[in-house]
Amino acid sequence: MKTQVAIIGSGPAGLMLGHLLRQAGLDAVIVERQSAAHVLSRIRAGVLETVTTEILEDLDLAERMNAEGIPHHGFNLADGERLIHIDIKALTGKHVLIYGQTELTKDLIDAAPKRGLEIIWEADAAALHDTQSDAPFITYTKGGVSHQVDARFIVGCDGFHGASRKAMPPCVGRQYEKIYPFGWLGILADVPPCDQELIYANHERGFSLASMRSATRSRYYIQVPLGEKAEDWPTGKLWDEVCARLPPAAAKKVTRGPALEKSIAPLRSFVFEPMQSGSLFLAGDAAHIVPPTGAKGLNLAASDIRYLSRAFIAWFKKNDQDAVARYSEQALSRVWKSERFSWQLTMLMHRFSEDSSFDRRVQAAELDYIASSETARRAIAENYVGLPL
Ligand code: RFL
Ligand code: PHB
Repeated sequence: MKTQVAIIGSGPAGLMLGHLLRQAGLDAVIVERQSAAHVLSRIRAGVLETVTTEILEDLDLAERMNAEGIPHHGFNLADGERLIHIDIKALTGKHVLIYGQTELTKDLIDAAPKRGLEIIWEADAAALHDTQSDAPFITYTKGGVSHQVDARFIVGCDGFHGASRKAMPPCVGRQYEKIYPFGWLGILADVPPCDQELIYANHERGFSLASMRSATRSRYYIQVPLGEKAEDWPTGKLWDEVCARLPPAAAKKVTRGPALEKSIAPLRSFVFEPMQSGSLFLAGDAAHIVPPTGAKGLNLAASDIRYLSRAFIAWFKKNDQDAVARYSEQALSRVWKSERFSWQLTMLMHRFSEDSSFDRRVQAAELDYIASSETARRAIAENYVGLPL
């Protein structure tokens, strides 16, 4: 098979890129290791910035998102019993949209056949070849049969554990990493949310987050030490812990229910530089990871794809090579600002077992400063809604 852009991975990054290229009349093929059902069963992000919603709008695939998504004009930071409201609408004039990554992925997958975007599901052992030449190719096996996709460019949208980053020539890359000593245990349940807005709570028992997917579906997270397993947390015990950590007014309004999904995600900050070498490009989680505290991961994948799709369209349609050459530098500039914000919010809102009493007092002072300073709240709001492209 021959195409212009071969994409590895059918998460949000690969799907958005494939659709934007097809819309411009370019050929693209996606090679995905999992089945469509598996990809659609993963519960992940819930907060979309304008950079992400605008891609769906531009693709004319925003109908369900606009009907079912919930605009949020603010969110809350809790410090024990105190609630600090971040009025993102008043501070920035913008908002974020509550719409699950699962739903966005579904909209993109459902539209693929009629837009001529081929997705090869259950493709095993994807391997990248000749990535430093003008004729790179991917090989994979499906049902025991070997296949090859020849392309002008390969884009690794295969997430943190994918094959693409490992295919970068060893001499070109540098990675930056920070591992946090805890994970987030999440529960999804068909119960109404405890508040109209999200609450990120710093509590002496550890961080918790009250989030939602809709007026009838809630998502809660609690900070747990590394090494704990979701099975160690019977649902009743998890609800007790969520309620113990949220401010009392919100805790009283928590409705408990059976878990539709329960899982633990480790927290990590990670950047691989550069995001391009020869004919191989990285986008989304394949190149960078942020801890979920800032709700940035999916939105960063969207900004990478905005830059990269524009660059490929300029290359193929106008023979303009500049944007492709600038992609890595352009994307990394936004990536590092989101890394900084996600790290800052993570450090502010979590409890660290090795914290000295001094560290904890500094954390409390910072929350106090945010509560008293509109300037501090505006800086948080500006980053939360997403910095300009
Ligand atoms: P994905 O979604 O991981 O997709 C990668 C795809 O590549 C496939 N793959 C391969 N295919 C072929 N061959 C191989 N060798 C392959 N290896 C892997 C995989 O099967 C998969 O389909 O990466 P992508 O597209 O870059 O998207 C990134 C986002 O998924 C991620 O950043 C967000 O989910 C992060 N995130 C959040 N982001 C936000 O913007 N807002 C949020 O509110 C938010 N909340 C979250 C989150 C992530 C979380 N977890 C579970 C880590 C909450 C959580 C709990
Ligand atoms: C979620 O609803 O899954 C969610 C919301 C906000 C975050 C992270 C996750 O910062």
